[in-house]
Amino acid sequence: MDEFKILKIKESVFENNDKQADLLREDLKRDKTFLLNLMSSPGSGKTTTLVRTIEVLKDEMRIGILEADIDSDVDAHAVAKTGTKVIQLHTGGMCHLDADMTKQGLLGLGTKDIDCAILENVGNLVCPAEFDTGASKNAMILSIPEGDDKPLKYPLMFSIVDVLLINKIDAIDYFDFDLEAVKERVKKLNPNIKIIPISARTGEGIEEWAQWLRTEVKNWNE
Ligand SMILES: Nc1nc2c(ncn2[C@@H]2O[C@H](COP(=O)(O)OP(=O)(O)O)[C@@H](O)[C@H]2O)c(=O)[nH]1
Ligand SMILES: [Mg+2]
Repeated sequence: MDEFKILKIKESVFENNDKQADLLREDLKRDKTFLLNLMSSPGSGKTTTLVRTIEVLKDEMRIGILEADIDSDVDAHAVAKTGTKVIQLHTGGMCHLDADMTKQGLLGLGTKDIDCAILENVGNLVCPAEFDTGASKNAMILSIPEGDDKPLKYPLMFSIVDVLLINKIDAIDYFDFDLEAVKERVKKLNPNIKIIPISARTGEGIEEWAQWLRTEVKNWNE
């Protein structure tokens, strides 16, 4: 007999979170609210892309934004300027949002009048990939200046998302970024992923991205 018990705490944290996430997804489905979890490194363009997306879709659907950050409210101010309903969530040092925190955020935002809620997760490519937030779909942004090796370094993130936006495509001539190599690396990890090159600055690719989102929101809320 073993001298002592070994508890796999991390596994039980994940199991519990997965259950909460499934329950949240059921609630969202019932309430006809689509939830997108948007992840990326800091500075890859989440907030800029959100503001662009709101500009394109705000007259077609009721959008609500959850801004998660360790301790600032810069992004909520940027989104509030568009007139969209937004809530700032402070994680108090936590590097990701789990399903329970997301649920609290949605309660704080109020989703009765929201067709499409978007969560700007905390900026990093590690922890957010490990926690199911209960979102209907997961998206990530990789920006050109970050380099084309990121799918090799952070494979989990690239393998769990439904759509990858390759942002700052306007700057591709200034960086050593092999777009085709990235597509190949990502497809190897995640054959069903949708990849859309965009520029949140110039608007390139934003219509294709908006169309992806339109279709997903419609399918969810039917
Ligand atoms: N050149 C270029 N800069 C961008 C683009 N999207 C965002 N940026 C800039 O990148 C910086 C970080 O963007 P932000 O949206 O705050 O990134 P976040 O930290 O992921 O939310 C800002 O200075 C943006 O103006 C883009 O498509 N092209
Ligand atoms: Mg931001």
